[in-house]
Amino acid sequence: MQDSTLKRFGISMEGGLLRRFDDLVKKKGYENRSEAVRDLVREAIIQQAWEDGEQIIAGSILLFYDHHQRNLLEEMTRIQHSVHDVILATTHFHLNHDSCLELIVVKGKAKEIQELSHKLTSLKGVSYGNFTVAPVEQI
Ligand code: NI
Repeated sequence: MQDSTLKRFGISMEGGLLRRFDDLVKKKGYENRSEAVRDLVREAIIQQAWEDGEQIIAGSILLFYDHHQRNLLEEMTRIQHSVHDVILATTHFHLNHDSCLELIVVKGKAKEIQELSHKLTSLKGVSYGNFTVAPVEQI
């Protein structure tokens, strides 16, 4: 998969869509359309690998929550221990009297991480959850 020679191909799209795409290219600061398309394709491939679930990925789960929420801390700890082999590190920040921010760094099969992320972010008391991911193998 490491053929890095550049190949050209043509893309057809509706004028309106192309105008919006050009706006996006400008806003995101891409040098040209090709660069933007390459990024979109990489993103789509990562997304697909993610959905297939078998690829080894690394990433972080960010959780923002109220630690006063009944049973939340116990539940978060229980869930994390159940998949301890995919958790590389956890860092906890006490943001103010009520709110906590927790950063969990993970590595494992995409489907395991996806399941973990979903379980944690859907807990009652978690007001914000964000997940970032990168494939461990180069795309
Ligand atoms: Ni805290």
